[in-house]
Amino acid sequence: MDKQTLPELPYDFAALEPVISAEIMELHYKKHHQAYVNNLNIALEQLAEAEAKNDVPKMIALQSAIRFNGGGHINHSIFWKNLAPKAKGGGEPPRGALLVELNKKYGSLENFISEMSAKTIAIQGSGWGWLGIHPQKKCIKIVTCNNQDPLVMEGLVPLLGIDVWEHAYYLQYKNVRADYVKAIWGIVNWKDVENRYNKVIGG
Ligand code: MN3
Repeated sequence: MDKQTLPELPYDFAALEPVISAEIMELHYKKHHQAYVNNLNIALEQLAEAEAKNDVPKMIALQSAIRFNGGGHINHSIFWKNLAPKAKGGGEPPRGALLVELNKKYGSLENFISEMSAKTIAIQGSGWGWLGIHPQKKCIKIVTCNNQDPLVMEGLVPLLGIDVWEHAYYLQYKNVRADYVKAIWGIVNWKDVENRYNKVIGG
């Protein structure tokens, strides 16, 4: 079985400044994301062993480690691509079919941003705010997930995620999660979000 690996970061650690500091980016990517990858690989190896021995209780016991670390790996892999330096189009509003859909559902892009921000800021403890899409009904939805639960647990395909674990902002924004969430819209890579949306709509 191939090991899971840390995906390449599509920009430098300092590229998202001033919205996200280089120090946060380096720790977040090299320490936090790497730890999810490492621990996922350990859990998957143990799962393969348990499967080889037909040890069902062990397989079940491993599920929470797989969900947490696998979710962490999936979520961060999307998160890095959901962001872009301002010079590379970060924060440039969406166009086309996704914008039409956001306008239809939320009235305007601004309304969508304020609704997703409010729900994301309100998460108790660690988690993620997401814009997702139902793969069959094709409807978009704002959802929040606790810890590292991936959006697939809600039956949705992730389009845009905002990480509100303290490790994502505390070194720069301290306890003021709302300022971080407000600022992050300035570096959202809407092109990436649109590509994800178009893939579901077209498929
Ligand atoms: Mn994180």
